[in-house]
Amino acid sequence: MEHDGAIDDLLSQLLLLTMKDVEVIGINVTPADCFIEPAIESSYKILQLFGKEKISIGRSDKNGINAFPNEWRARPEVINALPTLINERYDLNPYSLPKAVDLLIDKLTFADRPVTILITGPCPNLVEAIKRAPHIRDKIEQVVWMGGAFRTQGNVQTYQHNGTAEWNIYWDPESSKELFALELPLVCIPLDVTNNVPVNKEFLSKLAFQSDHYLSNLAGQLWALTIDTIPSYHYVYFMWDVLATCFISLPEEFTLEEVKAVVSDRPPNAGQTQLIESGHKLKIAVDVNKDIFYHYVLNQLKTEIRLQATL
Ligand code: AGV
Ligand code: CA
Repeated sequence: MEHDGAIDDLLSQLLLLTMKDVEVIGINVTPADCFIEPAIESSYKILQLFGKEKISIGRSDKNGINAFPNEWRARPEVINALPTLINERYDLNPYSLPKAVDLLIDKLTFADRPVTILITGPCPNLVEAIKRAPHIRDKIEQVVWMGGAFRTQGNVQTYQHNGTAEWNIYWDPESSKELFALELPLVCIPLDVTNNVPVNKEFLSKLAFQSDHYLSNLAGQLWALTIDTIPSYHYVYFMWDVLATCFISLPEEFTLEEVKAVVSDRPPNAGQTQLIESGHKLKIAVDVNKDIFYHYVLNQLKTEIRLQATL
């Protein structure tokens, strides 16, 4: 998993760890929608809840061309202070961790089976890893990437931009452009489909009714932190990464379309994913059975973890 430490990246990591058929072999954290140290702490603590702290975490030192707002990036500080996480042991030195690109190359080189790469943030680590070690390409079964806005408006609203881009692509449009050009077996879970799954009060209420399950309680606390973004339409928090993560276990609930597209790397539309006939082949999700999705997430969050097992 390649994530960038935002609230739904951490929820996605948590959800991925509940999936029985998934073996997580490494987690890279990129300082895009987060500051790296607190995000690594959150990631590690979540691994530890599952007794899986042996899973390697890689630290990315990439700098995006277009930085995320600092208020968003600072969220893991709050997350680490939540009652469900604050007392988790944390004695990891973030500077002792392997570099994300090295970890990716290492894990793929030595994988004995094809690997799925789930990306819930920007993609520069994967692009650099393939440039440095082209042989890893053969180990990639598929890349599932939360990113893009194909037939809908983007979610970037800033200077020198016309609003057509999605943030994960916009952070580093050059790497994104290169990733498309690589024509890997890539499935994008873009805003076109994530717009169907907002974080809403009905869902949070159902989750709260099952909060005697430790993970439901933790997830409810995490999602509650997103609600202050709701009053203005453009800042509705969606289950962007969580939906992409569910694609791993519920692929049949998604409608995919094979398209050809490119990424723009110049203003005023840097990061826009454009459908054009001369573009690169990839698949995009255009629809999802959202009732099944919400139901699945609620159910997975009833998974019992170490803390409860030892009560
Ligand atoms: O564009 C969606 C991506 C997802 O990977 N991120 C958040 C998810 O982790 C960027 C983003 C868009 N709007 C945001 C974002 C918001 N209101 N708060 C934090 N991040
Ligand atoms: Ca993210």
